[in-house]
Amino acid sequence: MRERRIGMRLQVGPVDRVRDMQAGMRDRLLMSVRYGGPAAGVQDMDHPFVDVPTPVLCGEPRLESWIASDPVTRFRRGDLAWAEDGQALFGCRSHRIGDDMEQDALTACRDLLSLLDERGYPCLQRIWNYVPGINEDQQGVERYKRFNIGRARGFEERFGAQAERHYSASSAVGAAGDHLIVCFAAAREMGTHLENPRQMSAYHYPAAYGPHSPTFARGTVTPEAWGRAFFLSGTASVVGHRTTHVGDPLGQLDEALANIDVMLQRSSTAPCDRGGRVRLDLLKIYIRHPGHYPAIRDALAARLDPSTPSIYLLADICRANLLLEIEGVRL
Ligand code: 3EB
Repeated sequence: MRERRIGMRLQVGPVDRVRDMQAGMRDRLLMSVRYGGPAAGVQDMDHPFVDVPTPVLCGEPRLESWIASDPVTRFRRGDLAWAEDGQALFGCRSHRIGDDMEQDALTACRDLLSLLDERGYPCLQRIWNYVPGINEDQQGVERYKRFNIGRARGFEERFGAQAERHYSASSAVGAAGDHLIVCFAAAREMGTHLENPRQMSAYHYPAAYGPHSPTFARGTVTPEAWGRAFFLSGTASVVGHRTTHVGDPLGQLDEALANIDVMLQRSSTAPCDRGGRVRLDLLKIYIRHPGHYPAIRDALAARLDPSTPSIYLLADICRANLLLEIEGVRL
């Protein structure tokens, strides 16, 4: 009989409600991320747990938990926590930043990629970056640009000329506090990293966006053994390499959704319900200005299957003229 792999699950919602749902399955928890709580970093818990102190716009703090189909093995090493289930590795790292974001990003990327190598899960599927003061200058260069230089060096150190093949789905948004927080998911086999023909590959962006381009793919379909989940990268109002609808949040929302439509089609995960609305297992919407939240929420509600769990977060976006960014997961 062929082995059938039941995929992993994702639970999302207000913290207490998700905790209640988890009774009896705590030994299967791969990772939890709490949004809107204290700036407390990686917590001492029975499983990898990190606080992302990004304010929640849609109410009380939210919990996002990844649950395997069988009991998992957990590890903790300094500011790194991770869990493995034999096919997937989930983890988080939270590290106080110094005065050089390039160095901070390099160390984060190096730690993470060498851990994946050491544990035998060398294939990155998704990385979530929370970067303090992402749009602030540091010695005359925006922190996000310095972050990109360090991250690119980390990939080059590990993969050399092959680095581009390993860029996975990603997001990089601002965060409160003074810790660079990185959450990640990896597999034993390569995922399929996807690009969007409406957008220039970020790793080919012209030098105007910084001395080293961002090193990520627009989306990643995980390998068969994982059950072919789809990770949608942070998706914004970028066409080609340019920001469109500058100053217009609803225009940016439409453009981001047009980019998302293309990615859902390319990932060939049944993308929409019968009304042509987006259905995913998680959608996270980062909004720069709290005043834009009600209009964005209402406009998105019309385009979203109501069964899609969503979290609205207040965060700076990596380009100063981007007002929102949307990421998603389809299991
Ligand atoms: C963009 O399209 C918007 O630096 O990892 C989206 C997703 C963006 C990921 C990253 C940045 C990142 O360029 C920004």
